[in-house]
Amino acid sequence: MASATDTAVPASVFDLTGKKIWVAGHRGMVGSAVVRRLGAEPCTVLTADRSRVDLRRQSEVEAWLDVEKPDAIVLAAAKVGGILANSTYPADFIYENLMIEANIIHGAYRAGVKRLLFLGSSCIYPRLAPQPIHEDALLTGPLEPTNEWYAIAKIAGIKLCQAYRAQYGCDFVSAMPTNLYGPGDNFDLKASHVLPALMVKIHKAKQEGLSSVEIWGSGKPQREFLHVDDLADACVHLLRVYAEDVAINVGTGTDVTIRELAEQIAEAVGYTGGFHFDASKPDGTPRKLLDVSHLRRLGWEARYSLKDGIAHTYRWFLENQSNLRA
Ligand code: GFB
Repeated sequence: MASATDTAVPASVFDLTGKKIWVAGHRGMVGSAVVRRLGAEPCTVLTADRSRVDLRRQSEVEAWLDVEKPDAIVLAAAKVGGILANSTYPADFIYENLMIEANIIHGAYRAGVKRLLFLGSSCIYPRLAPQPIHEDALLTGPLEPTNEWYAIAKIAGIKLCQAYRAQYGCDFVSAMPTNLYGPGDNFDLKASHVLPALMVKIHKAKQEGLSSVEIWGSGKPQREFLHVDDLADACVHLLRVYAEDVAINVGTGTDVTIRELAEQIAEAVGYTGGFHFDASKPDGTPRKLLDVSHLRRLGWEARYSLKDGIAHTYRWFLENQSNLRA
């Protein structure tokens, strides 16, 4: 935890007042949370539906930017998924993410956009990076094979921001969130991340009176989980104050094993059965805990505990489950 003496909130480098901010990817879990959070700021939020702008098409992105002329962009658009989706659709994950990033970052430069915040993922770091993972660990070792395609695309996004800053002086920055969850998450078991997947499985097991729930892998990998509303708050903070080259980590600073996560979800759901582990499914990276000291020095910390975040997300799931693919 940062102490009062080592935390010095920097002066704002970008005032949001009166600015037009394009949230690219506003229908996703992250983008929709950023739109909600920016609603509390004195700025105008721009969004573009897929029917109007296909972010994989350069001409459509450039035409949109020419017309709308945003002052800033939060680049939350991405093809995302859990461990199975990542390893099943490597071409989609690398191609779509590279295209979206290249089109928006180059388009932002071309249109004279003043600020851009690119969002990546903690899977950009080497599989066996020292824990907690400091920003310096980038490109110091081999990636986790189950998500290397997505990770390579996200590393390219960081490098695009750094290249346009170096060559053209664009004030484009990157933030690397840890594993995210919350309202608007994907609850489809074939594509989802672990937290929503276990929420669906445990909820169904309770309803059907099952004595055990299947968990992929060994249950031993450790993951750090950040509520998406905390990420959105961090994005607004970084938009205001962060103007450095380094892709900054965004997380809570604590992690749990997958088994512990399942136990916490079971408690929230009120499920009293057990768990069994499917060793035929991959564990992925053994541990992915971010070093968030840089962000703390900038005066930001996550507010949701995992317990409160799971409870909040489960309430959202119960209210919205009839509209979800699960
Ligand atoms: O969340 P998750 O899919 O992705 O899986 P990663 C985390 C851990 O939970 C793995 C285990 O060890 C899974 O085997 N797990 C247990 C499950 N049961 C389940 C289940 O029912 N569904 C899922 N999905 N997992 C992703 C990357 O890695 O993290 C992405 O693939 C991205 O690129 C994302 O970076 C944040 O944390 O392993």
